[in-house]
Amino acid sequence: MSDKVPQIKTEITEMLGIEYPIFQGGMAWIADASLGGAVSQAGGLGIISCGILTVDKIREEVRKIKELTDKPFGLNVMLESHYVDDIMQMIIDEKVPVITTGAGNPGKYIPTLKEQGIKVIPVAGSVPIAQRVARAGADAVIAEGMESGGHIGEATTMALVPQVIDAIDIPVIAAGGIADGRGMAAAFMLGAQGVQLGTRFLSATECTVSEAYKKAIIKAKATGTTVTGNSTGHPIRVLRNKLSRKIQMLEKHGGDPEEVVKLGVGALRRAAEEGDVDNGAVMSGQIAGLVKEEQPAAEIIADLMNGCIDVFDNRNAIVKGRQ
Ligand code: TUI
Repeated sequence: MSDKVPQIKTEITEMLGIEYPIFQGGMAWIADASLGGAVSQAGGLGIISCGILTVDKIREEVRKIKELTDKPFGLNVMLESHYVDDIMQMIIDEKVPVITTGAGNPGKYIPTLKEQGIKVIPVAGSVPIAQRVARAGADAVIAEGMESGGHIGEATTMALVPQVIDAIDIPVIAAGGIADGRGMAAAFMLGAQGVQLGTRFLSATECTVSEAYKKAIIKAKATGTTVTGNSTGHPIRVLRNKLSRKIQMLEKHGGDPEEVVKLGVGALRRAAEEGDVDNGAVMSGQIAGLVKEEQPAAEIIADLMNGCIDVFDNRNAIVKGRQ
């Protein structure tokens, strides 16, 4: 691997003042200051996940990341959290430069955040949601396909990204199914201005997820993930395990969706923090099969950039006979 990491400037790198158009996904119970700090320090956008943490706990992580890096970082706000209003105030007080949002529409917070110069980049899993947040004044949108881990929509990245790009006038970041330079190059070919990766960063040395979770991701094969919770209206992509089979068995036999929801409560934390990868929810993207080793975040970013540039440099050779 060459020492010098090649750069690609896009509307997103310019808007946020980052070196590489690579976001680290905001993974609840996982993405903390350690991972976010390493990604931001390496020139990407590191993101701390708020999940359902209290404001004090999140503020602590924000202060830690500021110790780890002077570069821009982001906070992912899960809009189903009970503490959203207080989290938004803390974001303003701590001058967090960028936020991404998941599991809802951040529209009502956008004017205040923008007034403070905070960039707001919602995750959207469908064209109508992307249009709604763009109309509400979002600075960019992350179009997240159903290849992603965790809480997902119905559209694939390949179908979603170009349709979102055509539907709105702000930059689009592609997420879902991307774990190397090939996927990154493909996202640019669809017109994306950046990429967001979760699963690949689970294997980062600086990622503090339980060892068992990290090992499960590295061991996972191409067929390793499945979707639970379809009956609840909140489908979640996870690695297949004892819990996923139990939930799917219940769903197959017409079990009460309330029971299914109950099985999911606390399940991510059980896997991510306690390392119970049999009875916990090991959320993972479909691309886990490409994740083969633990590496420092800076190496992951260098590999993505080098791999992406390689694809661009060889593009004529890919389509044989093209001059
Ligand atoms: O949020 C995610 N992925 C997540 S959140 C999460 S935490 C969790 N833990 C346990 C159970 C459930 C969740 C794990 N993974 N991705 C972004 C995302 N946002 N996917 C889908 C959406 C979304 C959904 C509805 C975005 C907007 C939206 O708007 C609703 C509306 O009508 O405006």
